[in-house]
Amino acid sequence: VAGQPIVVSTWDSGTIANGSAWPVLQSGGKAIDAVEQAGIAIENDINCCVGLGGNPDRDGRVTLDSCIMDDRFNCGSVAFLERIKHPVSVARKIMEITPHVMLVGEGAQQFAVANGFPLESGKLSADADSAYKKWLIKSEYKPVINVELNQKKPTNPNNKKTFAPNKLENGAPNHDTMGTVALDASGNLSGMCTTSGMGFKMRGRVGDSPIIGAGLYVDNEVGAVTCSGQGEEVIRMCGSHLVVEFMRQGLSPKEACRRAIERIVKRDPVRARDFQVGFIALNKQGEVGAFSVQKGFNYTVTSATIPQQIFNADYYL
Ligand code: SD4
Repeated sequence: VAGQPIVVSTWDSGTIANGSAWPVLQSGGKAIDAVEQAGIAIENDINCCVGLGGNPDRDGRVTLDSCIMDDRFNCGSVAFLERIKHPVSVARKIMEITPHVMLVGEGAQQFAVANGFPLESGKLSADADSAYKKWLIKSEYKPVINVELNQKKPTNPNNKKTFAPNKLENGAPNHDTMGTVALDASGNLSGMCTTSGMGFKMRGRVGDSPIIGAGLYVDNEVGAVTCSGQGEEVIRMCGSHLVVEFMRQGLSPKEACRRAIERIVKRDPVRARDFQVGFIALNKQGEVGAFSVQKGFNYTVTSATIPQQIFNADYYL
């Protein structure tokens, strides 16, 4: 609803993203500025899955993917970007000053440096370095789904109860790709997505997160959607675009997310037991919904009436 801004981010680490996005929205700022701030905040945080502190690829290099989209179908994207701290801001620059949507790899880095983004060292964070050394022992590539422990499936995940942040089996916070969607006081929607991608991926591998329509989609007449999880499964279904189209047909955000998850699972229900995908959706009316393949996906909502709450998504399997 115009006049009632709201921001929604993937995972309980969405508190970091929303924490930086909300002041922008609260002071009447634009959704596009709010989501960029969300991305910058999480890219500044040292964690496994977003920004330069994230886990590297098989060759030991961190390669970042990000995209951003505003209320007028303007969009920008970077993929396979190395040694640049804020891919979300590079994506925004591409959106604003080039005739293109997407730059990758060396060209994206060149563009970033030419536009004043410092070239960082490329050194792994301490956590990423030890995770990589551990991974090298077996050198297996097996994407690990996020497993929720010690929590029952909520009977109504959209109720007002705040759920405690999840922990993974190794005790780490349930932290992954950050997708943020926001509605501003003028009633405009925007979104962004930023990630270091699946840990220990093949060199050159790009997931869904920087792909407009897969990891993020915004149609200002309908809604904004982003997601986290096994990017390949999202790309083949044009996941975020699909959720937006379901909302266009009149489905609620949660129902639209559920339908897209069903589509993904239906392709190969057996394989689906081994991967996670979770969507979050925000419609033009400011209603929020989410749905995932597996237990364990959560999201963070911040608005004037919902001060920073974490909700567990309902799930398929
Ligand atoms: C990717 N979607 O690169 C990202 C990673 C992710 O849970 O969200 N993992 O495929």
